[in-house]
Amino acid sequence: MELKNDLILRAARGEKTERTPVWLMRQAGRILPEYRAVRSSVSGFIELAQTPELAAEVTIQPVDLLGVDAAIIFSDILVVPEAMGLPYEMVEKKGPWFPETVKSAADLKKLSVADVESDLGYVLEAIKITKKELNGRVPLIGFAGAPWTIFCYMIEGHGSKTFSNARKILYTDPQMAQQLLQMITDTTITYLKAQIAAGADMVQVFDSWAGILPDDHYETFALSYIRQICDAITEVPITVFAKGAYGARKAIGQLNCNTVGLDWNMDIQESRQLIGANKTLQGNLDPAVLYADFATVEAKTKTMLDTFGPDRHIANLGHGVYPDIDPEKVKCFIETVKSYSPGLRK
Ligand code: 1CP
Repeated sequence: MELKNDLILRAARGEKTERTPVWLMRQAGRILPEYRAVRSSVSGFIELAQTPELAAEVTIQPVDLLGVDAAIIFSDILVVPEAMGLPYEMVEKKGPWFPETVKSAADLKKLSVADVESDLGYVLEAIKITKKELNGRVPLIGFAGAPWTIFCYMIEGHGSKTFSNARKILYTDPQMAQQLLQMITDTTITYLKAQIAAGADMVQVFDSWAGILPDDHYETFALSYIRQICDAITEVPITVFAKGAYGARKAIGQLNCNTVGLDWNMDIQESRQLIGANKTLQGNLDPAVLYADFATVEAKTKTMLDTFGPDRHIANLGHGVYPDIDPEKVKCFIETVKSYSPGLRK
């Protein structure tokens, strides 16, 4: 299937584009009333994610309703621990909760590298249906959590401000940590390759909890595993988004990836210097800007575009869109990128 809009793929590969491509992290679900309508027809997030026709429907909603230049498959990073043997629940308004967590090396025996085709077949099926229904309108992004971020949830069992139990293990049983991180990495590589075989046109690795590690731990317990993933994924462009990994930007610039995501606190010019000219940068409007009035959204988006410049940039927020953002503000952000960025090329 030939893509009618391949802006994001060309930008990721460093080719010239007529305008800057744009999408939003967490664009599927959360903000759209049309999403909430589909969501209320099932028991909850997990049933929605495991019903490929519905997952495909909510994946495509932002393409139809917001006009983004890419779809991202509706799923969650936590399907990986589940496939490895650690099931989770989604508690309404609270988030993920794992009844069992990994507490010691003995618990690793209960886990295994996932059999992706059988344990995550529903995601692959959703990708196939989405690709068919997108019919080449825009590329489809596949994704997974980075091993360190997945490790955080497998140890902690739920969201946390500090993930201190996960960080404790790095000092008390680093060997166990490395073992588990390697199992997650092996699963993630097979999983991303299966997503690509099912039709994903590019993939993104989310290291949402990168920012809580000191630099030496980030290299040992996070980046070394992301490096394995980047080296293994050769089929399509890959994006690494490591939120808060300020001290690791230079090293991230040396990964075998096409695109590096910036959070909204990362200075654009400083990041470009650290990461180098050979990567595409993605981001990084402060997600809270979308609470401002339309004129401010427009002005802040233009400033961001001016600072990144026309080449090697994929416009996005600096993290996921907040659930209570007015979709009209999201449209204003997208429309500003579309109307203003061609002018940067003249
Ligand atoms: O929103 C989308 O675009 C759809 C796909 C998607 C993605 C890319 C979901 C659906 N989750 C994610 C990624 C994800 N999940 C990340 C990485 C990106 C980020 O940092 O935002 C993380 C850390 C999670 C874990 C997770 N899942 C949380 C955070 C928990 C915490 O406090 O640490 C929560 C609340 C979820 C639930 C979830 N995931 C997705 C949806 C639509 C929901 C809400 C569940 C519901 O509808 O009840």
